[in-house]
Amino acid sequence: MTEQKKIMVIHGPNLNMLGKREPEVYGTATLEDVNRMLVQRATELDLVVEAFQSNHEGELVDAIQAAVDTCRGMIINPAAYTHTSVAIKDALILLDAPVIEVHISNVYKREPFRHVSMVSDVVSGKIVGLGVLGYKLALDALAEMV
Ligand code: CA2
Repeated sequence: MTEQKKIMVIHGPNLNMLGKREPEVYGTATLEDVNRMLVQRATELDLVVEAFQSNHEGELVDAIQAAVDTCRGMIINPAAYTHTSVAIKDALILLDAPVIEVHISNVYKREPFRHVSMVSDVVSGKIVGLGVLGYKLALDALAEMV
């Protein structure tokens, strides 16, 4: 039996609040709903998904580093750290595998500070503004890429 390809999904700060606050911006699905949907879609695509969420920048860096030797692709929503984190950008550079940046909201329709991404120039692609559907589309894209 061939080993299944692992896709790491990294969720940044406050995304544990998905579905519990600000549904007008982020929708009603919870983070658990998103992860469940990704695990299910991964099965259909003959992939394995592992999801990780943290509110702490260093823990996110640790998770990305840990994925370097184990995952074949990554989906990341660095949330607020998108706009500030050189540490997350530097960790993503370590990955040889394709990385898709996902944002639930259309950051370009929001405040100017959200238009800046520290990571966009080191990822393979980016999906914004499609709600949590963006995660599924990112997984489908990775299935083609890995
Ligand atoms: O649109 C996105 O996915 C963001 O990455 C979400 C971040 C925000 O800082 C980025 O600019 C865009 C915020 C995540 C916070 O998630 C919450 C979800 C529900 C309730 C409160 C926060």
